[in-house]
Amino acid sequence: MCLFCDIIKGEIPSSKVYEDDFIYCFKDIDPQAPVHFLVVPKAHIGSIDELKPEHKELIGHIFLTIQKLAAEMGLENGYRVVANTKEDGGQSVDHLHFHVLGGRSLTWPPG
Ligand code: DGP
Repeated sequence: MCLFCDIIKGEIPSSKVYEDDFIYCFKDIDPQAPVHFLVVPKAHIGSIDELKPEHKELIGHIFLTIQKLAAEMGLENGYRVVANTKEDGGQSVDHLHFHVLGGRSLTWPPG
């Protein structure tokens, strides 16, 4: 069972931002910034560590879509993309996802 696979299938409700054949984007349930959504491949990939050469095009598509959505959301001043990866990276859902955060000035470093 995978929470994000169930969200992609529509079995768990979510606030959709964008969808195409390859990715599903939806608002994070616990937003850390005025804009905070997740970009998730529809294929179940556990984390960055499970990416394979065949995923190159998908990853490019994800980042070009992030660029497009950020522009549509008025994030011309900047934003942050985060992919927490495995235990030490703070990943809590084991389905690859990219957080997109914006709408305020973000600090660094993270905890
Ligand atoms: P991470 O900790 O990097 O694996 O991020 C997982 C994110 O997923 C976290 O910011 C909260 C979000 N999340 C967890 N469960 C749900 C849910 O049921 N719906 C939505 N929209 N987001 C969720």
